[in-house]
Amino acid sequence: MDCAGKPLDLSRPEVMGILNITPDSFSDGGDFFSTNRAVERGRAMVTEGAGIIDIGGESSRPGAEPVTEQEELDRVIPVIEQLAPVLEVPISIDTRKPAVMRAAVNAGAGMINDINALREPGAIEAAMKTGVPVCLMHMRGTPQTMQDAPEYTDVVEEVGQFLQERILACLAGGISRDRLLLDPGFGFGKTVVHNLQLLNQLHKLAAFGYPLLVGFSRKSMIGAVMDLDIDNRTHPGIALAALAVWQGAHIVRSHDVRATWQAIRMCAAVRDVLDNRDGVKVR
Ligand code: PT1
Repeated sequence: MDCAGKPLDLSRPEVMGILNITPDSFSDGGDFFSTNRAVERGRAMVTEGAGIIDIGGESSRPGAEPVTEQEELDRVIPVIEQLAPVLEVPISIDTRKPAVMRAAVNAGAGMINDINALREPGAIEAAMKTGVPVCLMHMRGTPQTMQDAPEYTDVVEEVGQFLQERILACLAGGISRDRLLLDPGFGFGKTVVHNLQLLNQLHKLAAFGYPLLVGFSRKSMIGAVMDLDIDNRTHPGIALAALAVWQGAHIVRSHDVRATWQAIRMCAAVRDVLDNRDGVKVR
């Protein structure tokens, strides 16, 4: 994929390193010191193996409060401006807002990661005009409401149906097929069982033929199964990443870049061994 001039090679699985620019993550978001710390963290994640860095200024954890457009811009744009020229890998902008999409790509971002799958009014047109790839994610409800007793008859079927509808909306809005990625949205309006069912059957979504992005890192589904608090979810999260890559996922969004990268490249070597007739070379 061409991410605003920076290539993203998805012939092998990649880690998307998470760079949250929220007051709790980098003290005050926006000031000189927090911008510098965020830039350093972005560079460090590339050293650890990240193939793309995902920058977000609005939390989407269950119950998180929305952020104004100006606040979101103030948080993410300075970091993108400083990081884009010094990173060899692309930056994605994790946002639902059309104005943030436009400003982020102008500042050097090479992908749009929208947990709302471009459903905000004006988002399809804004994304189309940027020319960069777009990840369409499934979410039932909003981060404020999404965990209020979500129900599905067949979660895999319904998530697949939603993503197909969003693909059609994007194609109708002038975004070409080869710019789209899909994400089932683990933790976004799903019970623990729904999340496990989606991962169990992830190969069905991979069969749509679009690059698949997944994110489990530190999420409550791990806490629920394993009874672990948020600071102790790394290892089970890596197991989930491995299961996703085994079924065809292309990008794993994670805080734990080095461990996730090692696990998924090892998985890909096993998965692809029959195609690899001239010896194993993972790096
Ligand atoms: C994701 C994702 C994302 N996740 C994409 N973007 C978050 N494409 C932010 C919990 O249950 O999976 N894919 N951007 C983070 N969101 C959550 C959701 C964090 C649920 C935590 C939980 O703990």
